[in-house]
Amino acid sequence: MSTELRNLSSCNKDDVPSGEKGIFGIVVSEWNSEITDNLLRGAVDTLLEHGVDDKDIYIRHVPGSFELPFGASTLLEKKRFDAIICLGCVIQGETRHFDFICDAVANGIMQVSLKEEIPVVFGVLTTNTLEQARDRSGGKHGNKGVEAAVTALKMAAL
Ligand code: DLZ
Repeated sequence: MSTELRNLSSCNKDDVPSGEKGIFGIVVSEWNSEITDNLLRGAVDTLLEHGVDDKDIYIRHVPGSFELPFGASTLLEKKRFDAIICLGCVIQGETRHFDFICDAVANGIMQVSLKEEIPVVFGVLTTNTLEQARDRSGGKHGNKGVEAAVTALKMAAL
């Protein structure tokens, strides 16, 4: 993931496999949509840049990050995908809600991935502040949507 020392959004394009003929799903959370809209744009632009046809990108919205694993599961019932990208943004509040959502989403995504034997990418920002989320959704620390799409392309090529 992007940190102040590592920003995958600026990776070498030649190191990313082509997505030509690949079929990709994107599940995106509506919660914190100011951020997730930018993640979605970054992911879609990156897939297109690497040869994925726009008709081979299937986008599904879910209410919040907690619903991302279920959204990925239902998408997988419809079609054979090369990879699914889950995009969300969970911002720390005053209660422990943050921890429960982050744990559930991370575990849920991993479970779907292993059960369905398909790469399901964790493109969820988990930040302390809105500012940190802005920095990682097209700001000074890149765009986690771009990183997630690069990961999906790499995993699809395995
Ligand atoms: C309820 C909730 C809260 C407090 N915060 C976030 C958040 O920061 N990011 C996010 O994606 N979703 C949040 N949600 C909504 C939950 O993900 C979920 O949609 C609801 O708990 C309903 O299951």
